[in-house]
Amino acid sequence: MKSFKPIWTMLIAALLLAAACTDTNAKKSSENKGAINKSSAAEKVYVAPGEYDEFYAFMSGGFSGQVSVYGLPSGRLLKVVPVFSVDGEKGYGFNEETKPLLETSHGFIPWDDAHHPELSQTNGKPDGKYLFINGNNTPRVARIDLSTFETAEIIELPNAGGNHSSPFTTENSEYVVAGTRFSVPIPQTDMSIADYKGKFKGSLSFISVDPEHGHMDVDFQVLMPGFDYDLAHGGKGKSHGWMFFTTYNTEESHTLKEVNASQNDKDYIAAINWKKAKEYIEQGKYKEMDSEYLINRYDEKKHLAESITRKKVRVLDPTECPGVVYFLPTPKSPHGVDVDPTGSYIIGNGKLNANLTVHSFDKMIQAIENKSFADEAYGIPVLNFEDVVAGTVESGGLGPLHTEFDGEGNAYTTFFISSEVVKWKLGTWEVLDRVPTYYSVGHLMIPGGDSKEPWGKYMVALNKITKDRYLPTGPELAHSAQLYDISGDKMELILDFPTIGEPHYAQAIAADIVMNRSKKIYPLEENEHPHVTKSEADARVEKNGNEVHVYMTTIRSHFAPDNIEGIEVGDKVYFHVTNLEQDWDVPHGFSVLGAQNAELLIMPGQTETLLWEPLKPGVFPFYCTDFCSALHQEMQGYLRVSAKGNAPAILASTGD
Ligand code: RUQ
Ligand code: CUA
Repeated sequence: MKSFKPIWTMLIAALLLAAACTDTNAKKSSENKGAINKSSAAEKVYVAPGEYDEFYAFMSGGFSGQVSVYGLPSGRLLKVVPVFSVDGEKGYGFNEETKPLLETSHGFIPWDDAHHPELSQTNGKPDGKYLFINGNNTPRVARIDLSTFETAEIIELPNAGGNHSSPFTTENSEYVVAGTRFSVPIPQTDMSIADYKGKFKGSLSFISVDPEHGHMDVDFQVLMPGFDYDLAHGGKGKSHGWMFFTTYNTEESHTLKEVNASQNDKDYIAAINWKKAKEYIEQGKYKEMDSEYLINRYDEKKHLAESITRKKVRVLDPTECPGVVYFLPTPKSPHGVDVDPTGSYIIGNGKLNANLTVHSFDKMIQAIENKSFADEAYGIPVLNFEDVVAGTVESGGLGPLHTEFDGEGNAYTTFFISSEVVKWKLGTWEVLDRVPTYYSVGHLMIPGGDSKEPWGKYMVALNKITKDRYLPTGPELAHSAQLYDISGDKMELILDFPTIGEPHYAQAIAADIVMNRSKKIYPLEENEHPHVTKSEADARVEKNGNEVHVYMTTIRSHFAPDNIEGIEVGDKVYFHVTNLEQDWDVPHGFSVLGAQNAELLIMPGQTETLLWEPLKPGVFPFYCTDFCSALHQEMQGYLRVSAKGNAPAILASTGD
């Protein structure tokens, strides 16, 4: 298994050189820029002022830790939803209400690396309720509520290192999964890195999603050999009940992985029968492992997040649970694993291979029934490659990464090294079309393109390198998305637009599904925040020792109170600001001179809290940061801070 074959040593070299290659591509592209038919492309992406886009597209922010929401086909940026990273624009992670969302067993973590947005599904179709996204660095999964476009929950993953193969869903979002990219000692312990092989382990988490409230919890984990688990996709239709994960580093090397993890001709796709796993759980055939993790949930009525600490997790050992895990040999260091809309084909995008390997679900089941195994790996049966392979796509491209589907029997695969998307036919495996991307495409996205019923009208290529596509902005260029019309036989590039952070993956959904569920305000009468102020008459300041609670309201165009005295240096001042507005799109902001904090941006009917510890005596202005009305500039007030022990009586006033 350990012989170097020239073809893929060359491929590794090509991978490493990919960025350099794009330099040549870049020059080619400047000549290509005129190649598109500008007026027909413009017409296809033109959404007239005042009109709505056809699709919402959700793009991961990668190292920005956020999700950005775009309209398609216009490429208009609609919103950036803060998820794993603090965001001063919205006070996210700065106000007291959202801070708990970023708590972990390692403490408060204000950043993560977000890769894969995944829409919740009902019957294998995106239902517009939730968007899940993974945090790769400190393993977490977030759930965004699409009625508010706010992060509603973040769950930490125990026994994991690098949550990359995540958070892919099952047909009815029974589960979203989370596989560990970096194997680690499980349970965590202080040991020599050189003892990796056989000692480090991977874990595949099955996170249950409560059908009514969306609440997530780790239902169980499958303990796996110490490979790297890269990506995943759920079975659908006939393969519903299975989840597929790619692996690389089946060599179990712990250093210089670029070479050492590229030795084996084939790595595996791990096929997990999660329905069977669930049966084992119900029969009690699990071990309870000590492992601490946090679940942070935002309560929409209380307008605040709370953390729950879990100390145990249920773990299945596949060697004691036959029928749960099988390995499908797949060339070579496969990255994406994608399941076609019928659930019949499992596509392994072997990044060090020129061709794509397609496995047949039916053949896999047959081979399992025949107990036709080639081998085993740590007690897990390995199927024969020839028994499960359905076909090979002779792509002509280099470095396949990801595949999506149009629902018309066609598949579209990205090739990182050769910077292109190749369209091919499921079943005959013939290549139908290919288009260049600018440059080094990673994921691609077709609205609903990993579901049972894709909207096969557009395809978006998410490119890693931008080079000459936009006006230069110094050494750092925005990453780039490219929109293609795929409604005809030939793919046609119609738009380029910059993205925020690194959009690893994206998902899109027909706009009306989400629009019709969208919230306009939070009803004030339903506000159960412990520090809500429901009318101006209740506005006040309370002081207990050095803790000051300011119960404040906002309405166009003033704060109540707007003159505050009686605070002294050393106090901890909590401004609990309730926005009394009940009109769509009328948030108010709140900020104070010298606050070591971001602003608040309070939605209609919501309460948010800013903590300030004044360091100096003086009179400090506060004001509204969101231009809310003709008299927005008048929406301001003063706060007097006295030296310690020198404060006058509390004053909370809007008049003499
Ligand atoms: S990745 S370019 Cu999904 Cu993080 Cu493939
Ligand atoms: Cu309220 Cu500006």
